[in-house]
Order: sequence, then structure tokens, then C-alpha cells
Amino acid sequence: MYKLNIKIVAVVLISLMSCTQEKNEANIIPRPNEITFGRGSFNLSGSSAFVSEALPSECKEYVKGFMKQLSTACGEKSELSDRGNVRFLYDAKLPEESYRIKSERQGLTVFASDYNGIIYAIQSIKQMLPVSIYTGKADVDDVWSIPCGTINDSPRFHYRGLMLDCSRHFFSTDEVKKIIDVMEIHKLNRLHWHLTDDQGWRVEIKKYPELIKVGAYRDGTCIGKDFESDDGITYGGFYTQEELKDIVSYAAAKGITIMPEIDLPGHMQAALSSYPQLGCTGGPYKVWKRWGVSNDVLCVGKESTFTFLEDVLSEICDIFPSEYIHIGGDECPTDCWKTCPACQAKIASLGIKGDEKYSAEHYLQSYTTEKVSEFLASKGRKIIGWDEILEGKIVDGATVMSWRGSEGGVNAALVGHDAIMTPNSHFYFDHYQSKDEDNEPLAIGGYSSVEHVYGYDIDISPELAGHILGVQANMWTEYIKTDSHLEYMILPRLAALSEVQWCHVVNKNWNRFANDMQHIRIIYERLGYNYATHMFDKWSPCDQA
Ligand code: TNX
Repeated sequence: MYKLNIKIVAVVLISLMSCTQEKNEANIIPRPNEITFGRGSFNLSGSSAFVSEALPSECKEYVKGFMKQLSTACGEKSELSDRGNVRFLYDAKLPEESYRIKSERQGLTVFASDYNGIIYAIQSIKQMLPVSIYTGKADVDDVWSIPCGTINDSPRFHYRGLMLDCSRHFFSTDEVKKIIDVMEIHKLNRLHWHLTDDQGWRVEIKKYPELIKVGAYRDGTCIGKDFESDDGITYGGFYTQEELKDIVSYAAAKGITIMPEIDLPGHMQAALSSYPQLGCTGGPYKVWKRWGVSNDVLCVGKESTFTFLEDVLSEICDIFPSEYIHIGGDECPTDCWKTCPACQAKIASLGIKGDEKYSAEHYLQSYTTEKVSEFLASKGRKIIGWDEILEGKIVDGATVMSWRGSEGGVNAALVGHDAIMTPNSHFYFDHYQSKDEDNEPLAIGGYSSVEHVYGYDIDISPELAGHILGVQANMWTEYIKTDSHLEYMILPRLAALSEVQWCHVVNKNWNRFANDMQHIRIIYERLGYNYATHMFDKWSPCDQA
């Protein structure tokens, strides 16, 4: 009994010590490459900041915003000054998006070579400060110091994305901004915005007003997974070009590029209902009320379809400065092309022939992708498509988004194409995050816990590695109708994703991550995010496996 008590006391002491140690540690997610802390600390309360003129001009505004948050939270004025003790300096030797923080008793110095590097340094600093830095409401026991030491940090992948489907369900501009905010905290840099699909067209196109008049609304939505049912409630919404431009600049200020997706030639039923002449039969078509893959796709036998696509994509390019435009390309049944005189005439006039691997219609889709790609290239843009674009003939210069596992991405890299990994085995945030499905909101299926997301590892040979641009998670929203449900599906899986995207393999460690999440969850809480708690239910802060 006595022996047992000693053991218990020892365990408690050790865990208390490790907890105290952990507190001196930085709970930054994603984990920086190198953190070395020494003795002493620097107190940021009342500090002022100097921003070197050698840094990109927008850095000043960002630092100013941080100083403002600091002032509000600490209750002591922090502002920009030529003699600031928090100094932001340019270091040409640092790669893109990288940063170094040197913290000394008398001040803090941040080095970077670009805007994103400065953003990420500040995000790391904020995660080392009391959570009231995010809300401006300081607690009495808040301590505003950062331990002396250095942080050297640089991302593993340069494409760190999240895809948001606003077609199946529509999310307000405020909610989209709220998602952008949490992406910034986790150092993601791409929001892939799925704006069109069978169930709703969400982007205003001035030349084709019916797209939002007709295509943005459906007469009802199927109930649960009964695709024949219909709730009879008109559902829809769209973003004006002004709203979209506002979101583009909101995201850019946070180092995030918005990549729009116009899914073609399949997943186009909302466009077909607005302009039935775009289809093979001429319709009539209805904005789809159910989920799945529709057989009604664009008629690519008609030249007028390409005129439509070019007009739409021109306006898209005017709204979104993104170097990449996503053109979808997924799940395009070719049934109607097989019986469509225009499509068949096109196949004949182009001399397209099927072979043992792919049908002539598959090659007709490749032709479509190629034409769209050439048009976008004339506007200085590059295309990304879902991995179906590997079927038939892959278009020169196209980047592949690998969703049906990682093989598509590896195959693309093998033939010299760039790829982004977004396999549905790990990064489909519409999948269940707990095995206890009965106690979860209805989801499409699958299973991807936070730990499972965290465990993704791309084992690729060094020669292919250069073609793997990065990793992304996809938030499809067939079953997600509300903001709180959306946040529940994204968080905290986004945190796990961010370490897959950012951390070099040696720095990934589930136990350390789970421990660090105790801090991030409070940030989520204070910022009013609805996050899933499964991982915390199983985890206590000092629980080291
Ligand atoms: C597949 S991933 C789709 C989407 C669905 C999703 C549901 C991809 C390119 N297409 O249309 O929403 O599955 O998980």
C-alpha cells in the first residue's frame, strides 16, 4: 500500500513537472521546424514595432494590426516606431514563407524575405501569448512574455489548401471569412473555392445573368440520403462580384490565395437549367435537388459551349488573380455524348478514336480540357483538375488534384506533371470523425479521425517529390447545412492537416501535437468556433504515451 502511494506520488510529480515544462514550451500548431529556448524572457506588453523598408510594403499594415491587438489585449499602447523593440527585418537568404524569430530579454527580432514569412512569424508569436491576444479581453493573470531563444521555421509544402464547397450548401461571406481566419492561424495559404455544381451556381457572371437568377436556386433538397425525397423548400444564394473581390482581398491580406473552381464539363446541371442550350438535349433541366453524379453534362460538340466557357472564365479571371484556376473535370458521365449528334460530329471531325484503355468520349473530355487550358494560358493562368483529367490524354502543363487515393498524384508526377494530394482516404472532411456514427450528425460516410488525418504520410521518391506541390483537405457540403456544423467538420481536423502540410516528417509527433492542441482548442473556443471534441475526450494534457 505504502509502496503504491510512493509510486502514485512519483507519477503525479513527474507528470506535473512535464506539464510545467510543457508550459515553457511553445504550443504552436503547426509545429515550427526548430525551437530553442534559453533563460529569461521578453515581455511584449507595451512594446513597439519597427518594420524594415526592405520588406514588402504590406508587412507594415499587418504588423500594425498585430500591435493594435496587443494594445487592446494588454491595455498598454503598442504601435509602430523607428526605435521599436520588436523588429521585423528582411533576410534575403530566407526562402519563401520562412521566418526566424530571435527573442532576447531586451527585444524580439523577426526575419523573413516575404509577406507570408512575416505573417507566419506573427501567427507563431500569437500562439505563444495568452489567448486574449485573439479576443482583446485580457484575463487578470495573463503574462505577456515570450521565452528567450530562437525559432527557425519553413514549410514542407508550398501548396497548403482547404477546399470549401459552397454549391451544395451556401455559406455567407461572413462564414467564409471566419474559415479564412482559422486557416491563417494554421498557416494555410490556399482556399480552393468550389463555386459551381449541379445543385447551385454561386458566382455572379455579368454576361449570363440567368446563372444566378435560375441556377443559384433549387426548388427543394432531398431529405437525408433518400434521393427521391424533397423537402419542397426553395434553397440557394450567390456571391456578387463585389463580394467575391472583397473576400479575395480579405484572404490576400492573410497570405491566402483563393483559387476558384468552375467544375466542367460535368457537375454543370445548375448552368444547364439556366441556359438549356448548353446541354446535349436542350433540356429542360432543373437545378438538382439530390446528391450524386448527374448524367446531364455540357454539350462539348457545340462551339457555342466554348464561347460560354470562355466568357465565364474571363470574368472569373477578372475576379480572382490566382495563378491557378480549377476546372474540375471529375465525374463526367459520357452517356449523353454517345447519342448526341453534335458531340459525335465533333469526335468525327477531330478524328478522335477510342482505344483499349479509353473511349472516344474520354478523349473528347481531354479535348475540352485542352481547349479550356489553352484559353486560360492566353490569360496567363494555369489549370488544375481532379485526377480524372489523367484519363484519355493529359493536357500539357496541367496540375492534377489527386482525390481517389494518392496514386493519381504519383502517376501524374511520374509523367512530369505537378500534383496536389487530397486523397479521400484521409482528407475528406465530409467523412465521419468518430466510429460512433449514431451520435454524429449525418455524414456522407467514411471515417477520418483527427489522428487518422495526422497520420498521412506521402512516401514518394525524391525525384518525384519536386512535383508534389502540397496537400489539401476537401470540405464537401452535401450534408452540411449550418455554420456550426461546417466548423465542427473542419475543426480540429484542420490543425492535423496543417502539420501534414507544414511539418517536416521528423517534427511530426502525435503525442506532442495532441498536447499542443490543448492551447489551440481554447483559441477556437474564444473565437467562437464550434469544434469537435473527440480527441480531447480521450486525451489529458499530461498524457504521454
Ligand atoms: C466526390 S472529389 C466528388 C464530389 C462529392 C464528394 C463527396 C470530387 C472531385 N467529386 O462531387 O461532393 O465526392 O465526398
